[in-house]
Amino acid sequence: MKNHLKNIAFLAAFLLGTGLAGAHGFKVGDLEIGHPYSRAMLPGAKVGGGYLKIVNPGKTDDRLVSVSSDRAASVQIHEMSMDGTVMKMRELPQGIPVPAGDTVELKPGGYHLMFMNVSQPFKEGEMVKAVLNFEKAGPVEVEFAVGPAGGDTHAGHGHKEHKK
Ligand SMILES: [Cu+2]
Repeated sequence: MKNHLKNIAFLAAFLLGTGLAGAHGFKVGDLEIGHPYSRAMLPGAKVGGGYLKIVNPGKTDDRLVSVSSDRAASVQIHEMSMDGTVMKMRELPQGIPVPAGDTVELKPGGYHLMFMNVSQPFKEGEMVKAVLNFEKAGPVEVEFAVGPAGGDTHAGHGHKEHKK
């Protein structure tokens, strides 16, 4: 019942074109995808971040294995972490585990998605479509709400290095 209400709320927000005004969410199998968002990119920028929350209330362990989007040549799954005093980022070729009964958050400073080789920089206010592929739950199309450019910790951790 709760999910049903959530879906209706999302649909209403979508129809009103106010996706940015509140939280939006998606569902696939047991998984609930909460509020995918990104940041506006500077003109000429080629790399954008993606953040979202994955809730797995089910009894089966799952895994986010890959992501794709028409807006990017590829979408990589990354993890940022401290190695001593140095902030490091690495690609996770195996994706991100989403254990049963757990919640995984992709956010600045931790797990995140990297939209690589973006041809049209994301603009504040637009919705960027992408497909998340889960090992068990399968694919789900979601939309990333693009917020303002400011305050993105992403800018600080050397994404230029893996620009392709
Ligand atoms: Cu990254």
